[in-house]
Amino acid sequence: MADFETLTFESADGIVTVTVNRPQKLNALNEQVQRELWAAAQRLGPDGDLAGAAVVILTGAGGKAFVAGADIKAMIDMTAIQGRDFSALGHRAFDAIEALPMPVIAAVDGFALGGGLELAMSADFIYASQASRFGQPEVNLGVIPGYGGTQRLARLVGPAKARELIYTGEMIDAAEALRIGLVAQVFPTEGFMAAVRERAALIAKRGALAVTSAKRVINAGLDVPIERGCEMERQAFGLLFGTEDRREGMSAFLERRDPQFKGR
Ligand code: DAK
Repeated sequence: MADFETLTFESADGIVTVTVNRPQKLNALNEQVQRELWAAAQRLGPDGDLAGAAVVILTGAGGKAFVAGADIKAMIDMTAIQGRDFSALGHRAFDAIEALPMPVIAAVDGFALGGGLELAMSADFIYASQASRFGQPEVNLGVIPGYGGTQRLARLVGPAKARELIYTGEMIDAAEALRIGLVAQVFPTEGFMAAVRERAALIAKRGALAVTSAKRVINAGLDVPIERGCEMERQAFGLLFGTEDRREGMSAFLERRDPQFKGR
């Protein structure tokens, strides 16, 4: 297993928490963090040592930022080719996170800016503390979002709102982020991570085969015509009838008890 210097891992009850741990730089994404995020996705992927996780929580250390963006100091002297390669590194890591089979929750407590918001958007959804701030401030630096922000933000909140956020570079608070559908829920800052873990535990209790199947179909369907997406849904739905979990879930309902899913 690779050694990690900028990420920490914590595993309990089927929930793996991955924390970007560079709090003195507000967890800004330098090359090392991006490489380690990619390596983290390998640990959580089908062949990794953490493949058994039911849910992943992705967060940032220090209580002030999730991630305050790509590391501006690391980018200042980059040539065009280096800039392209730096962006490709992030894309590779974020795509690998998005493609993980299990749900990934981005737990944002503080700033999620630029590459930080793009990282959060590569998760399945975002939970925010009341103290959080979101934005794509790249135009202030003479660039545009470089890790898929132009695409993922527009899909999440609609093209008009995405344009406004990206063209102005302004920050919005958690309440506004909730209102526009950028975050799934906002929790009080006090006890935020406990609230996120509680939600993660709820998902972890569900049938993992059904949850991962839903994730696959939702993601695969986002960029195809709806008829093809619905066909994928039918196939996945049918396949679940071959699982023990499906029989257990339906039997438990009829027997008025809680289901005990085994992921088989
Ligand atoms: N990069 C590097 N260091 C950062 C940083 C960042 N993005 N954000 C904060 N820091 C560092 C600060 O420099 C400071 O370090 P020291 O001076 O103490 O050594 C430390 O973190 C604490 O930050 P502040 O002192 O600034 O803290 P404040 O509370 O006063 O302000 C803030 C917090 C989040 C409002 C402020 O730090 C801020 O505005 N940060 C920058 C936010 C930002 O603009 N983020 C977007 C970055 S651009 C591309 C590839 C990628 C991208 C684009 C193109 N290609 C290659 C094409 C993506 C770009 C971005 O993400």
